[in-house]
Amino acid sequence: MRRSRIQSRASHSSPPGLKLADGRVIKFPAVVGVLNVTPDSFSDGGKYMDADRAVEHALAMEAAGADVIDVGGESSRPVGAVEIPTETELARVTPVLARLGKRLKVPISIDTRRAEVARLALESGAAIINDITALDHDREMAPLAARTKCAVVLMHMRGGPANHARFARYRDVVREVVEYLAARARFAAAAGVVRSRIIVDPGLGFAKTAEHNLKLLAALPDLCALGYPVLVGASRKTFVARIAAGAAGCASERDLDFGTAAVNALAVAAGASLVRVHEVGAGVAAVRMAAAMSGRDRRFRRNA
Ligand code: PMM
Repeated sequence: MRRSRIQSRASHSSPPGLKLADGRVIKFPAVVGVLNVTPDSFSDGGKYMDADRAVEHALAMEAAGADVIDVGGESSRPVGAVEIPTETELARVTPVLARLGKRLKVPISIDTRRAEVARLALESGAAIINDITALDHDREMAPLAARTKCAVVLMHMRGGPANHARFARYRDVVREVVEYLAARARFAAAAGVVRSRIIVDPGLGFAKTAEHNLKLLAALPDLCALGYPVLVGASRKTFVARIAAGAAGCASERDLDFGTAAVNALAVAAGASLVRVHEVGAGVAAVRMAAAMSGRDRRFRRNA
């Protein structure tokens, strides 16, 4: 039987997984559970400042099917994020990482743009650096990633975590984001980062309007064509709130998570390899359905 368009597109162009330096494999499509240890992150700020609560939440996300836990100590909300010193970021994430390292089976990624934070996280057992500046903020980041052979997420944004909303102007958002990520991946590989451990991310909501985000989501196959696994971080972002709430105008948590699940299912069908989510249960269900329908889950390939 011939494959449908949706099946052939996603199953041919996306890698099956990523092998970490310690031999563990993240099978794609994968769900990345968000653990923000911040007082002011957009959707979960203040919830997991207590290290015990943070660890409990990470374990619950793992039990719900998360393939990676992404720990972050610096907020990057579109408006009003506060720049914090490295010591504050470290004081937030290190107690959590110290406890998680021994208890989590799934890999940990550290969401930071600072090499000092990343280095200590990797020493505590993290395996992935998730850098929203694509290794551009801290010149020590690329050598650190190369030396440790960790995986890296290279995300597109403009401006800094506290002011990116002001930079949402493009001639051709898709071309500019794809070219930027291609250039950052070349930079990372030239610095010695293991090529097979590079992940790229269009950075939804970072210096992007709702329309920019929608254009980038529609162009995911172009991003996948770069040859790196693509991570999509739509979870509970403002454009999801705005669209999912409809005319009512005020999105409930359910609107946000259902809207996010819809984005994630379509993103996986279009070739995305990882989705970053706050509500892991919904993320896992969406990703499983999309993987089955798009032929990326071999068990459900119609012509297997
Ligand atoms: N979004 C946020 C933080 N870190 N990292 C990557 N790679 N991609 C994202 O889209 C991303 C990120 C902001 O969202 P949050 O404050 O809800 O964590």
